[in-house]
Amino acid sequence: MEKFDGVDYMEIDGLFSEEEILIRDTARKFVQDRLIPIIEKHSREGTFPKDLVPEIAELGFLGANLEGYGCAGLNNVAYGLIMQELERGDSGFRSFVSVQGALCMWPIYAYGNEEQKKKYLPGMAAGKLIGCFGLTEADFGSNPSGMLTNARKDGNSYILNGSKMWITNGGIADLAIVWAKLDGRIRGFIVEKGTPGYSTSDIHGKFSLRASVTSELAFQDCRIPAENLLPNADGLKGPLGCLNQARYGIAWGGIGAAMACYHEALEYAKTRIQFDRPIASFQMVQEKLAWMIREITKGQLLALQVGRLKDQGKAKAHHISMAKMNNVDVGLQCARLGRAILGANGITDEYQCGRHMCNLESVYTYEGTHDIHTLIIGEAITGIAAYK
Ligand code: TGC
Ligand code: FAD
Repeated sequence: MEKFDGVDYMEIDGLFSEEEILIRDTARKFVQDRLIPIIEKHSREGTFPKDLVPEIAELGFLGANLEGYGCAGLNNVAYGLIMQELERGDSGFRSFVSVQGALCMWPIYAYGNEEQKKKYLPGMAAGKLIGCFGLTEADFGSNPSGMLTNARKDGNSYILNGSKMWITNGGIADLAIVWAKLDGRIRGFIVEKGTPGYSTSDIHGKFSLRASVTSELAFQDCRIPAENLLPNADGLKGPLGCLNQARYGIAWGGIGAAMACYHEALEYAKTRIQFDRPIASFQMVQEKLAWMIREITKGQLLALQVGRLKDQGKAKAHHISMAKMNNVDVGLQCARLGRAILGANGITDEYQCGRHMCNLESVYTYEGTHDIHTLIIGEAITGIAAYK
């Protein structure tokens, strides 16, 4: 595979600080040297490259934009650049890091008490404790407020009943952040692996995110200590607040996958000969490549602007929605176009475009489907919610 030196049509690198570039290049090197050589094998076999977790922990990639508790305390742009590079490698690997940092460490950090933070965050930053985030249920995906999983207080415990579906990291997680209704209000609970009444089963047969573990979680009279309730999250805005963090990272990730596909398709087009000429010399191939670089460039600027707003405390949920939906869509379209440029070769896993294309079908759906983000933008500009 050709060495990847980045995709920067509009001198956007000049908008990053030296530190941001340094962090991005560290992530880029990790992906090039450690992830890309093994990812096709894991994707083919349907296994998660767990051996890499200590390495990314050592690099400070887990909960990288959180302060203290063993976390790197990076700004949101540097964090986003890490997500971009990881997803250039594989969306499933980026998912692992998103779930760990944005969906599990962040709620403990933002909604937990000091004891909870001290108990879990250093181990999670070090990659010694893996987390998963249970919001979706089989019958409540886009509409999580209808969830049936429930908790009731019993002495000094809560008892959980219900199930969660499509949960990234579920089968390998040491702890789950579980959203359940307590007296009709959605609350967050920390459930540790091995708690009686808590079980997981992995979902097989996926054609997407094959290098990521996706599981069902089941709770049957699962008794957890009362101190495992996250005290500062009350109502649906609790889990939705976590989704803002993860969707933000995905906005960068989608562009990372797009960059991988563009780079692969461009290199291929320059050397693939048909009709005695490189296919890159044909107008219809150039049109595809020009579309890709145009949309990647716009997506880079969108992610960067949301990142700068986030660092200033000004990023709104609907800003993040636009960046997530646009950049994942761009990633998916670039993967399809790249696959087309690769011709028959594009359907094998010797090349990356096909894997990115399949992966991005999940990313298009999870963390709020493309359509749900369209409606969030619609609500922001009209003041009218059209979900129900
Ligand atoms: P709605 O009545 O609009 O809102 C309920 C309360 O929440 C507040 N709120 C938010 N708060 C923080 N961040 C946001 N983004 C928020 N959006 C809304 C809102 O102000 C309200 O607060 P309050 O004080 O009045 O109670 O809720 P709704 O039931 O109408 O739903 C709105 C909708 C459809 C947008 C929401 O349910 C939604 O986003 N649905 C999509 C579900 C989703 O994204 N699930 C993702 C599951 S996790 C996952 O996919 C992980 S993938 C693995 C990986 O990341 O790699
Ligand atoms: P549905 O909500 O049934 O939607 C089906 C279709 O209907 C979609 O096209 C949708 O856009 C459309 N639709 C629904 N409602 C509306 C509406 N009001 N207006 C217009 N169109 C609408 N969840 C977690 O909690 N934790 C995880 O770690 C996690 N990881 C995941 C990993 C993978 C690989 C996948 C595929 C999913 C994961 N999810 C996770 C679940 C994910 O968040 C949901 O799949 C997603 O929210 C959509 O829910 P659904 O699949 O039930 O689709």
